Amino acid sequence: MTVNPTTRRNLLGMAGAAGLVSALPSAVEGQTASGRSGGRPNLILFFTDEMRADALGCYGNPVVKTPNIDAIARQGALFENCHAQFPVCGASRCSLLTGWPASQHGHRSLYYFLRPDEPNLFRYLKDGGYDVFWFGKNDALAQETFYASLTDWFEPPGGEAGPFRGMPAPTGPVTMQFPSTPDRRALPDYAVLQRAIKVLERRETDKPFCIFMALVQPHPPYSAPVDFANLYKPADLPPLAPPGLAKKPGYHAAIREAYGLTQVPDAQFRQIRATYYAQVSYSDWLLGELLQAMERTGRDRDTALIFSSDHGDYAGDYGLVEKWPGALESCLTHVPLIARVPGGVAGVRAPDMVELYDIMATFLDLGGVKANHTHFARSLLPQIHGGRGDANRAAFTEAGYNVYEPQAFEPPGEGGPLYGKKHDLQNDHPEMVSRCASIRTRQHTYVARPGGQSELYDRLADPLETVNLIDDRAHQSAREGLQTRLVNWYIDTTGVPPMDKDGREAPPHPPSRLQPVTPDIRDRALDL
Ligand SMILES: [Ca+2]
Repeated sequence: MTVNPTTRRNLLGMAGAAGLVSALPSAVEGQTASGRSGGRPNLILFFTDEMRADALGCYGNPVVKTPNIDAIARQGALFENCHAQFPVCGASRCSLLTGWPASQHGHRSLYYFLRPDEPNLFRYLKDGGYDVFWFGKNDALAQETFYASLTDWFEPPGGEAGPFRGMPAPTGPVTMQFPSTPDRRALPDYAVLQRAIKVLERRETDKPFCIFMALVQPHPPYSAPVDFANLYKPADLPPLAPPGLAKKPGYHAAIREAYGLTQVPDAQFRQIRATYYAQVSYSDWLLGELLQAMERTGRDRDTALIFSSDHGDYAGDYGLVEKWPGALESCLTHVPLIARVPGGVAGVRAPDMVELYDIMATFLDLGGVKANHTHFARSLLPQIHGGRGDANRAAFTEAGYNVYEPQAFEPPGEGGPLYGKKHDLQNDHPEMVSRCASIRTRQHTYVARPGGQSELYDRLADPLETVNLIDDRAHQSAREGLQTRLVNWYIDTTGVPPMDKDGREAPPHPPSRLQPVTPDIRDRALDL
C-alpha cells in the first residue's frame, strides 16, 4: 500500500518539528550530550543539489510542503536573497569551499576541482581540530586533496544513477522524467543520512565534528519515491515562465530544439514541476529524520545546522529542464540558505543580498578557525544573532566557458540518454555556453554575455525574469550602474596572490653541470 506522506509521515514530521521548536534551547549552555562542556559547536551542512529557493514553503511557495525546512527557518535565520557563484555543481562547490569566484582560479567546469595547493574550508577545520566527515557526492575536491582535508568520507555506491539502473532508457524528447522509485530508503541520500546519524551518536571523542551531507536530491531525473510522487497536482501549481520569450539567450531555443522540447505541451512541463516539488518534499523528509536524530542524541543543543544548495533548476520554466552551463537565470542562481545556530536569534529573515560561499566564512567563524588566504566570503553570524546585514551588497554569479578552454566542455558522444544531447549541443555550438557574468541587487538582474544576448530584469516587477529590459531606454541608467559595478567587482576580486612569498633573489644553487652528457661520454664513464 502506498503511504501518502501528507496524511501520515509528514504529519508525524510536522509534529516532530513542532516539538523541536519548543525543545530547542536558546544557547549552548552547560554539559552537552557527550559530556563536552561548552566549546565550539559541531557543524552540519545539509547540502541539497539543484534546490531552488522558491520551491520552499518558507520562501513563499504556496504549494510545496516543507515542514521541517520551515521549522529550522522559524528556529534560526533565513536568508531571503542568497545566490550561488556558478550555476553548475563543480564550480559552485569549489567557490563554496574557498570563498573565491570562479574567475579566481578558473574553477568553471566539472573537471577541475580543488587541488592540494589550494585552500578549502574542510582542511581549515580539520587542521583546526575538527573531525570532518564528507558523506555523499564529491564534485569539489581533487582526489588527492581528500586525505589532508577529511577525517572520513563515504560516497553511496551507484551514485546518482543508481536508483534508475535497469529502467528502460527514455525515448522521445529529453524531459528527464523517470518513473517513481519504489522505496524512499533505497535512494543514495538515505544512505548519506544514516552515515550522518552515526556521527551524531558517537560518544568516544571530545573533538567537535563537521558533517558535509552532499545530497543528490532534488537533482533530475525528475522522479520521486512513490509515496511522495503524487503529492502535487500539476493544475494546482503557480504559472511557469513560458517558452518563446523575446530577447532570450540563444540556448533557450537551441536546447528546446535539440532536446525535442518544442513538442512537449505545457501540461507536461507542469508535471515535471510537480515531480520536482515532490523531490523537494522528499529532501524535507530527510531533514526531518536528521532533526529527530539530533534531538534524540542531544546534538540539537551543540550543533550549528546550515541548509542550502549548490544551484537551482529550470523545472519547466521557459520550457526548459535541468540547467545549462552558460545560463544565469535567477531560478538557477537563487538558493535557499537557512542557519540554525545555538545561541542564534529565532525567526530572523535577512533581506539583504548574500552569497553561497558565505557559508565558508560562517563555519570558520563558528569554529574559531582563521582562513589563511584572501577570499571574499563574509560571515553571516551577525545576521544569525539578529544584527543587520549589508543593505548595499550585491551578489555575483559567473557561468560558461569559451572555445579556447576546451578542457571545460562536457565531452561529445558521452552523457547517455539524459545528458548526451547537452554534451553534443555545447560542442557543436560552443557559442551557446559562452562565458557570462551577472550582478544581482534586490531589484535587478544584469547579465553581461559578450558572446551572446545580454540581459536586464527588474525582479520586483518581474520575478520570473520574462521581460528583458536590456535595450529599454527607460532602464539605461540602471543598466549602466550595474555594468560599472560588475566591472569594479572584477577589478577588485580577480587574481589575488597567495599568502606565502617567494624570495626575490635567484636561488642559491646553479642549475647543474652545463657540459652536455652524450651517450659516448656516459658509456666511457661506465666502462672504467
Ligand atoms: Ca549540482
